[in-house]
Amino acid sequence: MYKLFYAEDSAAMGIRVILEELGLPYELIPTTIDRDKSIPPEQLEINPNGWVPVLVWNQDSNNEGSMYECAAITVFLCDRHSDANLAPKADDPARALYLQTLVYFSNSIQNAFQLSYYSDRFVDSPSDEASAKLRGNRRLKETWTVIDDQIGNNEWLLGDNFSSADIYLYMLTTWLQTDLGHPSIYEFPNVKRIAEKVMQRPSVKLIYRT
Ligand SMILES: N[C@@H](CCC(=O)N[C@@H](CS)C(=O)NCC(=O)O)C(=O)O
Repeated sequence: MYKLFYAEDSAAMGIRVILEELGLPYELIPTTIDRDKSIPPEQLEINPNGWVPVLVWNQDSNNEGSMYECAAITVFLCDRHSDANLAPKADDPARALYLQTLVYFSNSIQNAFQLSYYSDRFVDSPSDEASAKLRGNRRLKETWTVIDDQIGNNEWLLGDNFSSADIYLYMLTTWLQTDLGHPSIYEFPNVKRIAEKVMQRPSVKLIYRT
């Protein structure tokens, strides 16, 4: 049984889709991404940053394991339950691209979203916030373009086979908001094509209510 600290609209949604796709039993522990509300102390004990997702599982009858960081949790779960084929195995030629893309999502695209959504964390003075936001929005365009070009004519992110990287991609697209100055998904037609296919999966329909 897995436990997932969970908030709507957060990166925990992608991990929940993966748990559904893997057919695993899990329990959601409600939390928040609103800094004006209080975060469960058990979550902060595992992740002092206060972010989700945070995953907990039974290591053995006496011990629980726990971790945070969305890309790391994605790799961990898909390797642990490898029969579901949601990730290329260690000797698969697609493994390098899988790891590269997940880390790029996490440290470049998510970072650009953070600049836009949490610009106050990146500046010393409130007067610089607007500039950080603008840079974040331009960075979103730059980083999504890299991924769109990487996909090219591929059926899925990694080529012929669907993987958890496609789920991660879908989750990231749900955070694009043109009214905040973000680029439109229409500027990334290959990303859009894959996101639309991912959206058809029952797990995604269930969790994102699409
Ligand atoms: N690098 C972390 C970032 C996670 C993250 O930024 N989570 C957001 C929700 S998508 C969050 O918890 N935000 C609340 C906050 O930063 O205060 C990861 O990939 O897991």
